[in-house]
Amino acid sequence: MSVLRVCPLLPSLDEALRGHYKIVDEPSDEVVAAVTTSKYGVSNEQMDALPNLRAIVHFGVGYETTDVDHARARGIVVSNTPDVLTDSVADLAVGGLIDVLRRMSAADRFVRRGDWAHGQFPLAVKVTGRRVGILGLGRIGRAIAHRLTAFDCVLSYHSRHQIPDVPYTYADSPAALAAGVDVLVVATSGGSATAGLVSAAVLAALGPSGYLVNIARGSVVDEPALVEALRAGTIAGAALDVFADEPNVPPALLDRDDVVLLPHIGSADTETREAMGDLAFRNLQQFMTDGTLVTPVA
Ligand code: 8YV
Repeated sequence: MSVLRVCPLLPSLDEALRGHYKIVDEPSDEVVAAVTTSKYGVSNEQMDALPNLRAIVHFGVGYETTDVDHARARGIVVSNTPDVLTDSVADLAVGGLIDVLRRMSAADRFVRRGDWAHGQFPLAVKVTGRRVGILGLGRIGRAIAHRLTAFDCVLSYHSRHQIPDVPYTYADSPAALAAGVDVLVVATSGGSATAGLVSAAVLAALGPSGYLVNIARGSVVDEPALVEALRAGTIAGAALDVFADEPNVPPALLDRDDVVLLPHIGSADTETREAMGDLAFRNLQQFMTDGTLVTPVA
């Protein structure tokens, strides 16, 4: 019985795996479990090449890179690492929001360039009290909303369904949400169900004084439409931690001071990544013990 390492893993997770199991990098009849990340998942071709595969363990909360229906049909169980990264992703979303409205990264570049000696940095936009719309009020969306209540933000959201126990205003479409806010924060899952949800029409509804924050997946936003909206000034700015084709960032964004560009670092702090590695390992361990998972995907 061996475990397939689909892609490079967090060193401490890799070490734990090697300490307990026979780890292989090539498919074979011996493989009963595969460990992967949100970025790579396990393709249908890989599943089909592993006749005895029974578990796929993801390092990361997202698992849109694995076809869960295909896995289920083959009798393969699938886990991810929810909850342990919620706080850090929400922290980064709020950081990005503050950065793009108050223009902190742009101001940092201004100082480094020596421009301060020649005049004042232009005035920015106040954060406290802003109207913020959360697209996707799952665990991470709720954690973002919770943080923003401390900034007296007026919160609304759109999700597939209205959620009974939340104090925020429900909008019945992404465009309706965008039309009523100053900042639209994308916190949905990825995959085909949310692809292109933030369309040109949604960006138009956000309007010339509206900002977009995306810590979810690049696929949720029509990226060419976003680039065009920024160029044309039909939205005011964006803070982006995720892109359609990572690590490739649209070149047109690189020299724009109204855009904060981050290299998909939502969960990238040591404590969070270690907690994700630990949870991924515990999923594998429990599967190897009794065939069940600690955090199976829904
Ligand atoms: C990545 C993420 O997983 O959890 C997710 O869905 O997007 C990130 O935490 C991380 O880069 C590890 O692949």
